[in-house]
Amino acid sequence: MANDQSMTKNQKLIDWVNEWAKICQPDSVYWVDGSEAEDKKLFDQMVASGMAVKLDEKKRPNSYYFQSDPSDVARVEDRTYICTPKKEDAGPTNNWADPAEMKTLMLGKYKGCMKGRTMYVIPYSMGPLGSTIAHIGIELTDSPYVVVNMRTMTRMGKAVLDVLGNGEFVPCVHTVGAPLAPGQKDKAWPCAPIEEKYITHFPVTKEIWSYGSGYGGNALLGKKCFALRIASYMAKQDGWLAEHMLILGLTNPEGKTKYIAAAFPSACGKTNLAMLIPTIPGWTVKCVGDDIAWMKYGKDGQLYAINPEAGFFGVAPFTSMETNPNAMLSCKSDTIYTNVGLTPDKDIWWDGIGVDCPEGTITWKGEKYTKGSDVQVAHPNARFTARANNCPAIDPAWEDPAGVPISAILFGGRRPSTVPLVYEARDWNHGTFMGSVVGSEVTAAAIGLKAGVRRDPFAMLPFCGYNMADYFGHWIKVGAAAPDKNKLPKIFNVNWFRKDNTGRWLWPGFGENSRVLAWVFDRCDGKAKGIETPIGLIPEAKDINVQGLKVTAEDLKELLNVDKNLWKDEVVLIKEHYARFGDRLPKELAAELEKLEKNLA
Ligand code: SAT
Ligand code: MN
Repeated sequence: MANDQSMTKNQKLIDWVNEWAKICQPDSVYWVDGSEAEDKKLFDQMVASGMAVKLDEKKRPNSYYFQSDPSDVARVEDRTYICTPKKEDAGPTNNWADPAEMKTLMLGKYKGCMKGRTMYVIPYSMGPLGSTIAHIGIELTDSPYVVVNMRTMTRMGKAVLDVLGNGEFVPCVHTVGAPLAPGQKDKAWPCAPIEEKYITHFPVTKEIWSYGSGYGGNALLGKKCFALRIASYMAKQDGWLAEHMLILGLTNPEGKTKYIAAAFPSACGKTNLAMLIPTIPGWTVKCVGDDIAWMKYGKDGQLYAINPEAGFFGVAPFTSMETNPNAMLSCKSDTIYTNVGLTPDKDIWWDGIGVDCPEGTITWKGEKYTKGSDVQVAHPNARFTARANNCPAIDPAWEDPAGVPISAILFGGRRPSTVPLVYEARDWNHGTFMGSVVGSEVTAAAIGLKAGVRRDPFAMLPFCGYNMADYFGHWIKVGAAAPDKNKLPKIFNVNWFRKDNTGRWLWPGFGENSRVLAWVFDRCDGKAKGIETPIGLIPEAKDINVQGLKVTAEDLKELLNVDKNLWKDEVVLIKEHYARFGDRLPKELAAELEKLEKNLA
């Protein structure tokens, strides 16, 4: 079996790779060097085998198209496990399994799982190479699609092994779970049936084992598995934060820049906010990251953040030159498209892209679209994998190994009522309380769930690698450990989704959200005033610039209104949410809830 290990002298790594090669029995082992030539070779191989389609070189330079298996289109939360020795340590929001039992079960599945395939060894760094905030992982995978995606999403290849030396790495094992018998023809998208997929985390030993899926966060193990689930556990141990947050740099008309991190549940426009184009004159936004932030105190006592990723794994549908030009320009070239439509002239199409679907477009399931037919052209979770460096709005400091200093942290969800456009926490613990109750309204009709608020604390519900109540406690601790309390980021909650009682949106959203960011900026700059309310500090109406908007003075009043009765109902819902965590809920949060109740009385 070919297995050229000359790229490293790290014996622990070599032994680990050999051990897994013995278990998975691939035809060969290939150490990924991360070069352009290697990347091209892998794409060529995938085009030749029918797994990939090369897109038109003029329209979409260096870009490729993939269709997944219809059973393998998104992260699978009910197949995702946190295996801590004690069930309580995974907490009420995670699927738990006993680590030893899970390893026995999965080892049985891994046996011979790579027969007929190549095992790729991917050294990758989450974070700029050599940054003191960055960490290294090694992913084993039998999917060349994963290799080319990891090249865009992380810093990957030989340079990582050079930085690693004999150091520690997070071992990540991935297989599509579809061994090939001699002579058996491969599928375009091999994977295992849904009930055989396992996305498993062992936080205590910092290991990731993934079986049976080739899609997104199930397979690109640096992203949600490492940078959030395992990293959140590492962060708790070592006193830092691994968060599901975008990072943006906001510059005011005087040329002063402040960095903001923001957490929102999915479908709240995180990528759009990260790349926003302000509509108010003189302000600019630059993007540091659209999904994940790792934050640590710097020597000056300020919290610094890096984006551990190197690319965007963005949702394609409804991304357009209208809604997010910077995302559209990021995926103009050097992009991997998965589960979008493929047009007859070898371009891509999705709903909301801004033009009609061309006749004869091939759908993500391989059907042909004709005008009037009701086929689904792009899957709602269709994605583009694009290089951060191709984003026209990428921040000049986005790869600074020291990170960027964070002045403000935002939380938010979709809340048609109750929650104002923006309000500010009085202090860190109050902000932690805000993060712990983040939620989005769901309508019974849309999802078939009980209508109400679905809580997604810190937007980390599917991504917290340990007991969520302990995670809240960790946030409290990080605030208490601040070297200088005056340098802690200010914390805000925003809500772009407020409606009036006729169901009309009160706020236009998108680029207009810059008007709210400007207030956040000015608060951090000691300029704007904050008005005390029972729930926190709100802006004076005059400090939200609505010039040129259809938002009337009445609308703005409603947008900033804190209705005590609605908030009393909210308290009941928060109590229900907190009850899940029993006596593991930090006493500081119980105290915050009590304070809120008193303020509303
Ligand atoms: O598939 S990913 O986990 O990378 C993206 C997402 O679901 O948020
Ligand atoms: Mn995300």
